Amino acid sequence: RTFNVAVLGATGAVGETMLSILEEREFPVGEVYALASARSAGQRIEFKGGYLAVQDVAEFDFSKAQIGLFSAGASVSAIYAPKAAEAGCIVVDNTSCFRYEDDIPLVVPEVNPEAIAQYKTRGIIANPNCSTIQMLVALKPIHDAVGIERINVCTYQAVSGTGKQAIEELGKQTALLLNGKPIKPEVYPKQIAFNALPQIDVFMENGYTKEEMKMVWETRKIMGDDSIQVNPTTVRVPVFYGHSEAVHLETREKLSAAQARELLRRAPGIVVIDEHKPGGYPTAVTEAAGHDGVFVGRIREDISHPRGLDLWVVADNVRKGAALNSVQIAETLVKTFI
Ligand code: A2P
Ligand code: 11C
Repeated sequence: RTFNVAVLGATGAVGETMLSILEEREFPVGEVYALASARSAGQRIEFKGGYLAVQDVAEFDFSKAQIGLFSAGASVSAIYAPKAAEAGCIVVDNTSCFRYEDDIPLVVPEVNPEAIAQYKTRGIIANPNCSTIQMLVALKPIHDAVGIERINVCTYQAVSGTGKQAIEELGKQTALLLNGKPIKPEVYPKQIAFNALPQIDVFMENGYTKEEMKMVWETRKIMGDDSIQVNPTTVRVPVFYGHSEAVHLETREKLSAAQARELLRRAPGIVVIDEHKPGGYPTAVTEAAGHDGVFVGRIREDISHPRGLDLWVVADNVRKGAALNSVQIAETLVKTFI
């Protein structure tokens, strides 16, 4: 059985990767529709040795597709996801538009695949934020084994999380600065090349940014545990692909570093690289970018807390953080639920 798939945001950083992952993983596609704004209608995108012509989403008839993978921004999903669902196209939405609604499942397939069953209520399944996804793939086996009470996390996030214009901005600023020329920040409020910006998304009333609060809200919803305390600081760094995270945990029962390492080695989707020697850990550029795994290293017991554990967690934010996770949701949906 095959499924007609509509990819909305097909010309963007995530949408392009969704198409290549559908192809790579041999998702059982029938027709594939590449959708974007009127600006890029008619543009051609390579797919399975041929080309797809980009169509304006405003003119697309969603009853032609059974599955929609949406990644064109929250305001675009707000309009088109309900329309698509109404037309019988089940939407996997990679924006923040519906994530916090009680009757919309928010899914990381390695963590809470069973939640997909709830798609029937609204016809929409939400894909979490990239920084939450990779953290929870790593934390799920630990939470199942000993319970997690509190998470302190600092992130080091790549510019591809912002989209294509930000990827271009980092490249352009780097070249200009290396040539001794002045730069003018456009996408980010300050220079991103050779810098680190402690702001991702907008500021909230409590002084955290929205990216930070997404990690709090989404962790509780996906783990199905409102008692988990999460304290994030999210930072944008001059890396093109791959988010890194320093995660500090307080567990309910003691777990040794050796036990944690064993649990993580056996868990789905995780690659442990943890040797106490120079380079014996994963990094965004060397291990994660272009790969599917969530890489974990620097696993150690916190010397400042009796039930504390430290981890370094790295993944390709465009793949596992967005496009791959969405395709995995679609795979589970078609295998198990429809
Ligand atoms: P377009 O190329 O037509 O602007 P990125 O996050 O890499 O910047 O990509 C954003 C994606 O979302 C692009 O494919 C972009 O298409 C699409 N997009 C942005 N705004 C709209 C809109 N109003 N309607 C449809 N697609 C949109
Ligand atoms: C970033 N996490 O790295 C953001 C991108 O809620 O889907 C993803 C935003 C979202 O900038």
